[in-house]
Amino acid sequence: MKRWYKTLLILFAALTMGAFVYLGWAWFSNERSQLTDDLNRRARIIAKSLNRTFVKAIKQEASAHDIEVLESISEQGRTLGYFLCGVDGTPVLQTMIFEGVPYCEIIKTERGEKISQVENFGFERSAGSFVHIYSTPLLSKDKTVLGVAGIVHDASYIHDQMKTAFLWMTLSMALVALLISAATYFVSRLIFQRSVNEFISWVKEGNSVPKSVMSTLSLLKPVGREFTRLNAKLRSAQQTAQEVSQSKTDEELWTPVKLKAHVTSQIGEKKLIVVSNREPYIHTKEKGVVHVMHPASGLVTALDPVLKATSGLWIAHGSGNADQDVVDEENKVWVPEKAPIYQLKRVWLTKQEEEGYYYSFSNEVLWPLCHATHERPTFDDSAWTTYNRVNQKFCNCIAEEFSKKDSPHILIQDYHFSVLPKMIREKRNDAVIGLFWHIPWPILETFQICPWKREVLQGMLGANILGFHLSSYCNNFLNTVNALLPVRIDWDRQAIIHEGGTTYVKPFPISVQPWSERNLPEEATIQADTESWRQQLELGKTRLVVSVDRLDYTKGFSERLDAIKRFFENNPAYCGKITFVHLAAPSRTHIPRYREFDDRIEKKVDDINWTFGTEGWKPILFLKENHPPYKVYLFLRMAEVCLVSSLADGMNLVAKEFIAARENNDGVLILSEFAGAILELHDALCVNPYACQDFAETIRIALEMPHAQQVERMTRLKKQVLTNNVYKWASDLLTELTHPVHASQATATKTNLSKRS
Ligand code: ADQ
Repeated sequence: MKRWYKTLLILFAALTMGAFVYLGWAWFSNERSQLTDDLNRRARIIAKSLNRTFVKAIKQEASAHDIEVLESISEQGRTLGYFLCGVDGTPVLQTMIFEGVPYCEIIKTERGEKISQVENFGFERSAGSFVHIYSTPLLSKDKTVLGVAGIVHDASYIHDQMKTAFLWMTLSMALVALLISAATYFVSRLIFQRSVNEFISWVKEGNSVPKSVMSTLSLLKPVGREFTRLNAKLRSAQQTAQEVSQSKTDEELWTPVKLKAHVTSQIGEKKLIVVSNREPYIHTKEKGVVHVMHPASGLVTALDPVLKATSGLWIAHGSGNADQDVVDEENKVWVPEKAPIYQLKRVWLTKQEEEGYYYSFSNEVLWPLCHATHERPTFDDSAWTTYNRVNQKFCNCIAEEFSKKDSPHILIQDYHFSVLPKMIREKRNDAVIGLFWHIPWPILETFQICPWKREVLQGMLGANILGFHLSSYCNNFLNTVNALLPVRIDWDRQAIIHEGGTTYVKPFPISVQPWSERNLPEEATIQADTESWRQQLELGKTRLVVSVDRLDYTKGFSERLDAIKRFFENNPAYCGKITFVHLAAPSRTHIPRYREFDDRIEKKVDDINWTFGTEGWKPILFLKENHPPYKVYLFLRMAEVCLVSSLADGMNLVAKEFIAARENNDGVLILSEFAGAILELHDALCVNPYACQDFAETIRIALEMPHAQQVERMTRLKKQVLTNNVYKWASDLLTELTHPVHASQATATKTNLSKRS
């Protein structure tokens, strides 16, 4: 039953009861005042009819007959008798049966010290009975007050009638209340029973309890929540067991199934919390219809199976325009929608917070600082303040999830959260925290210009484990910390011993997911789509060189275009025969530096196309868009050469995606010596993107490499990438995070804490 229905029902019951009480009371009062009016009227008539006799009597002029007349009114129906008082309140005469009853005193005390000179009515309890007393002044002919005459009636019948009426009213009210309560109870019970039945049917079907059902059952909410959680865990365990039993893959190859099994064995019952800026599922609304988007990113690809295996919790910035519509009161939503296994908790940011934390401090300070591409960081105090505030917001959101029993395991992603580990540590000293830094770590001389360098480092040292892609980034970090903070470095174990504990700094080179797992169509469809794209883009028979990157100055767009220009200058015979396809994703366009960069690159492309292009051929196809993964795959397959020209790059996934897409084991990868991937991909042609002439020459060498040599190199590259795929990365990282050394630190901290308390 909807909550407003319940409220309405209770309100209706209360109103009906209220109405009954009001009506009963109104009737009761009306009845009483009618009976009183009757008595008043009767007393007034008697007093008027005897007025002359009363005057005589008060003047002591009454005859025996007059006294007899006066006496005759007593015992007439309910009239008990009369009394006469002087102006000073002294009794003058009264009905004989009233002997000893001080009526003059009664009316005096009840209605003022002096005898009232106006007409009066009232009830009294006198001589054991309930009486009605009417008193009226007696006037002489010249209107002077001679005294007061009073008529006394027996009023006990009013009292008795009122008592009986009150009894009946109370009884009927109780009956009505009983009926209304019984009706409310039965209706509620009926509706509650229906909801419970619905709930049980959901339980029987083994699904999570939907929001609509939960909202009708506020009493069962905790049960429903617990059931949904247990069910997700069960489903995750079932799925893992099933997948493991069905998997027949190479023992050495890391797959989502192997990762799941591994993670389950490592993490056991512990709750894993992953924190990132970008969310793995984004809800968007178009024309009133809500869609779920699964953003294509290495990080999401790697961590989604981990969360599925552990039925953990992912906390991220809720950025979709329908994100708020689908979450529960704790800002959580179960994902994936069709078979919910883990929860995504969303953190809401204001525009101003997004501006300061994401665009300004993360991408205008830490990004240029860590990439060292000669782009000056923009230091801004207020951005630093907002960055801290947003990190604290995430921290509070994480803290809501802490259980008293277990040490939480938290895996934080990237440079958006450099100060978060320390904040979490301050709230929960026994937490096991990992922070993976997806971008390079620069040398000390570069990093130390940051005005908040020590705060950033101290923030990061709140983690037990810090992960970078390469050993060189780890060493840069250790050197930076060694120079700027009072710590001791254990170089053999790559550990920093500081006042808060020990932080291990280790390399975990990230990689990609095999394309075969990304719902690709049949080979025939792929061939047809390839042909269709060639026609659509009027590529004719030209050979393709592909580049895929976000439009970011670190990716070496400008240097790559210079090299392409030089290539055509040096090798005019290739004009008309080669097309350079750039799949360029617009990125951070809110930042002026990025907007200016976009303009510069587009102008440069135009310039080359103008200089070398012909009627039916464009040297560069600049396809500025966030293309769907399948389209990226098609172009990586269609091309003979892939160009990666980063000026600085933590790893670069595109290089690995190109290798993974080479179905025929051919093609050539030209890879910048400044991309982290170069350390693993020895068979790529290595270039310095700043060395224009060499770069142009390398393009020529790649295009002219004999097929056999291409296959030889690509086979080795493919083995490297497929063996060390994204699942291996996640597994290594989680193995480290769940290593007993961190857990024992946490236990020690917990013991110390409990001893202290
Ligand atoms: P990025 O700087 O984003 O990542 P990269 O590693 O190349 O760089 O990953 C980009 C991803 O976006 C790839 O999966 C690629 O296919 C996709 N992509 C790029 N352009 C696209 C387009 N136009 N359309 C569609 N998809 C596109 C950061 C670090 C890297 C590090 C990764 C992972 O800067 O060094 O490798 O994180 O840790």
